[in-house]
Amino acid sequence: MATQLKNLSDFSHTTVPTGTGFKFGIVVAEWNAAITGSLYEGALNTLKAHGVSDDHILSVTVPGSFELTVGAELLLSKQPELDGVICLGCVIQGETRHFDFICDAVAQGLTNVGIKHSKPVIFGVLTTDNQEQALDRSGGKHGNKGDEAAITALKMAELAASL
Ligand code: DLZ
Repeated sequence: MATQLKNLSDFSHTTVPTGTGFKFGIVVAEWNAAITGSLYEGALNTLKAHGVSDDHILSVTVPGSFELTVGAELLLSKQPELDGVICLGCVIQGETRHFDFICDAVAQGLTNVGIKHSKPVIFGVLTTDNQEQALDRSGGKHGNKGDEAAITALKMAELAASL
């Protein structure tokens, strides 16, 4: 039972665990589909590169980022064998306060779903000022946040399995 952590300086790049045997859901928002499609490609390829088999990945779409919460809830309640869910969306700041409402609701909603099921529910949602910032983070100069979401899912699923 006793486990000791290593030095804090070792934590920044812990190895990514193998995904063999794990099952993941991916929920993708259709709004800003060119961006969320790239996030999805990154997440999917990263899961597979770390050993998650095709038939252990269940992908669904929802209309917009606001619906990611119910999408994740539906997956975890109807497919309880899933080890976690990766939620991918892109909310771009507009002229109204819509942005704030959607971002706040999704962040809180996904947190609640994860706590309810005691499973990782990953916030892979870009919240940007404009399209360029979103492109930079979905396979552009700042990498692909879909990859990062998948790595986070693998690490958290491994943590859950280890306890
Ligand atoms: C309505 C809306 C707006 C204005 N902007 C975005 C956005 O940038 N990204 C996104 O994923 N979804 C957006 N939506 C749609 C909402 O997420 C949601 O689908 C609708 O409000 C219906 O609940």
